[in-house]
Amino acid sequence: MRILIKNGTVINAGGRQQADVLIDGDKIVALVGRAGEDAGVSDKAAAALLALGADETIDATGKWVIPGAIDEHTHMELPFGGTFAKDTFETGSRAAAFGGTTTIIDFAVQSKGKGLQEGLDIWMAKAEGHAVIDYAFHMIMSDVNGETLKEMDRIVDQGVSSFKLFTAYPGVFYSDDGAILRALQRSEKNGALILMHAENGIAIDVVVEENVLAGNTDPIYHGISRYPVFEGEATNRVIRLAEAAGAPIFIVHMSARDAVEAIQAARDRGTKAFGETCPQYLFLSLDDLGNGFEGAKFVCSPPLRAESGGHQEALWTALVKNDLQGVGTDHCPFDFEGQKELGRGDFRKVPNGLPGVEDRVDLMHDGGVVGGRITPARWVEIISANPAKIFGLYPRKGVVAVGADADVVVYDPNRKHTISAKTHHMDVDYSCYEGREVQGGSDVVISRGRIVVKDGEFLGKPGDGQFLKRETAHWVRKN
Ligand code: DUC
Ligand code: ZN
Ligand code: ZN
Repeated sequence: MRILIKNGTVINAGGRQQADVLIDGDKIVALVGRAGEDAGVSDKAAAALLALGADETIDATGKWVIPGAIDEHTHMELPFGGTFAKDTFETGSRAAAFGGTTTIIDFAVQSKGKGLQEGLDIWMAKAEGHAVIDYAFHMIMSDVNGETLKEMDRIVDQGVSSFKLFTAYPGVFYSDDGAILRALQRSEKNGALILMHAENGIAIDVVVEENVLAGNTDPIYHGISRYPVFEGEATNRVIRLAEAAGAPIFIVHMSARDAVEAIQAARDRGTKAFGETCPQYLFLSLDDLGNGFEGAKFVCSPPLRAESGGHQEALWTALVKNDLQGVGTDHCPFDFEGQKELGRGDFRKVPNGLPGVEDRVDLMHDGGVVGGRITPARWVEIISANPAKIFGLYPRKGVVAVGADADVVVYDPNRKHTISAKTHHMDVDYSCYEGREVQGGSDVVISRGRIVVKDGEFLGKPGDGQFLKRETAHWVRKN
């Protein structure tokens, strides 16, 4: 199948160019500059390819042609608090595609007492034959010991080159400082990247207990108990451990100004510390956790932060200045009815997580580009190029260029739509952004040369998504 995308503006992290894009099979085979622009390939060779014709021509006049977005942080079917995140790899990846995302990196989970390989095999089986777009895995390490440290190397060899550890959730995912240091030391040898959920879970539990004893059991106390300073402290601590190990580190889902300050200070002193935030921390706040039990819809960890704390502005500034490199969703959806409701009368029992995989690209376009904070090129860098580089997928993914996978989105930067659970494709009964109008939308979404979404219609097929073996974290070691 040959697809020609004509008359569009190609936007990559490096800038924009007026060029037509030719796809043959699963690869981009030519970029042909218009209006005298050099598209970076021999126009003669490209013209020869164009002369062969295309099976389908897409007119992208007035539209942007961008690399398919990469959501570096999702949790399909994650077991949590006695239930499972509702989206499967099929429903979640389909929703991702509607939102312009053509690759997800999900978290396989090592259960306590079990091996890493066993956890990875379970997640492979969940995804294989079901995902409609390409997928890769990080590995959650719940037990760091002699055996699992050795196993890390074998997991890296299979293309799973990042491991998430937690300073939160004592008794479940929690690792102490020694375990974190050991994993960082091992990563320095095997080329993996350690990802950290950095909140001081031991301190949080003290405040949680105080609130429960005082009868403060509404969802808002989930947010109130998890102080920003607990995130700042844990972020600084794990970065210092990375410095001791001489290893790079990546802090996931950063929400607090305190944590941003820690990563900025580390980068200023030359540490290879990287990080992401999530749309919920840029667009929502602690106020959303109010309103009685309705607030359960917004329970996630780290929590949404108070408007007054300057957290959102600190996160945006860090994105602009590249102290943060990415925005993942931490997509982990639970229905309000029957799942979030498990925590009625006790916020500790509300499953943690929000839906978002479908909305990230548009929210970041609307709040970032339309909002005047970032350029279109920086938007592409945040939603696609940087995750590809940091997580070992570049230049196969993350760029519209000859030789790259044909993951391409024709994006309308002017089309407005209103986000709603009535129209979204995620398998969850509410939206955190219900009624919010956003500017920008994906008209055509192409995943490895197959049109999976066109003008609101799903044309993909479960099982077409492939597992992506990722390289080790060489990019973060050099940058
Ligand atoms: N935070 C969440 O909100 N959900 C899943 C895991 C996590 O760390
Ligand atoms: Zn986490
Ligand atoms: Zn997560």
